[in-house]
Amino acid sequence: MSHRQSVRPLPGVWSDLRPVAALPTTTEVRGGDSVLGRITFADAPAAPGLDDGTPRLTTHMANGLVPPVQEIWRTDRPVRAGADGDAVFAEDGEHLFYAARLGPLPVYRDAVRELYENALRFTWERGYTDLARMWNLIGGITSPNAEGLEIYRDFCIGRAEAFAAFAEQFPQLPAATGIGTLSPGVDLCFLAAKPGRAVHLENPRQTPAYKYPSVYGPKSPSFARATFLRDLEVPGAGRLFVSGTASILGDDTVHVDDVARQTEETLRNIEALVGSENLRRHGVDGVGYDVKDLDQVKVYVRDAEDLPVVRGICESAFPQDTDIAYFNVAVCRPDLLVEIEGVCS
Ligand code: 3EB
Repeated sequence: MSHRQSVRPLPGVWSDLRPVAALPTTTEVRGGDSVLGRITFADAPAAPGLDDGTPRLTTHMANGLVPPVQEIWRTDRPVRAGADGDAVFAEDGEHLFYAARLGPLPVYRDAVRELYENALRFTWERGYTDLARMWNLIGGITSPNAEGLEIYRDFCIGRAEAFAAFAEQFPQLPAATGIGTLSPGVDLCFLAAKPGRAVHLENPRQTPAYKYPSVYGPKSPSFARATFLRDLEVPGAGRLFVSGTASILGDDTVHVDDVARQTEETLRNIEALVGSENLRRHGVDGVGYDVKDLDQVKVYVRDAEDLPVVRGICESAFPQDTDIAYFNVAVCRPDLLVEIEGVCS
């Protein structure tokens, strides 16, 4: 398997997404790089921890059909890591990586609010004012909690309450993913940056998620469709973090029961999101991407039998050297069969 090197030359913060077996060692660090954090998509859940001095989030997303993969977030600056209660973090003075986990709970709302409030307080107090990218990995995402409320909706209440409590500090929501895992509990990790770096984007084809009507849950999901993180040194340059994107037009799921068409609609949504016109609309001039520029791609497929079809479409949509990982996990609406995310740079 070959991998694109195009992610590296632009400094800042970037990641590799590789099968665990393809990594020479779990501590691989190339000359001059520092590891800000690792995410292991493993065959069992585990508490986050400091591993060789750097944070590791472990989430249960590998099964017999998809092998474990590891994402390593790197920077070109020296990193300092530590613990914040049960959470772990690392910072390089410009970027922060933070990871935490909630074990299984009958109802998640209050614990999610507390987890998020602690994380946002920590982030703000260290001067990382610009949230760049968040991952919410939720076991049993479309299953009911102990009160009969869908766990994703339960989760969204706690998250929305935390963002409401920090509305002054973080008035705008960042790019995010909200996706299923294969074990109960919630894994959270995110990247944030020092002031003046992030521009949050919506998708002209989709209703902003925070404005979804209440038919999708008591509190709307708190995320933007993408976040552009301006480069520190090169004016006009940056990286675009693309949120988990699905076959949603306006606020409606489209192509119910048709995984091929859902995948194609998702790719059209990404195309509209990352193009120069949409970036310009959000004040980012002279930058524009294509679906083919998406890298560190994660493709989440609900039903195992759909993996070959989705894989086929993605293999023609993305260049051969794209870092791409497939996961067999539930998406946050029962009628969504596929979701895709990645990074353009
Ligand atoms: C959607 O567009 C699909 O709750 O953080 C995508 C990205 C989705 C992030 C989240 C949910 C989240 O509504 C689901």
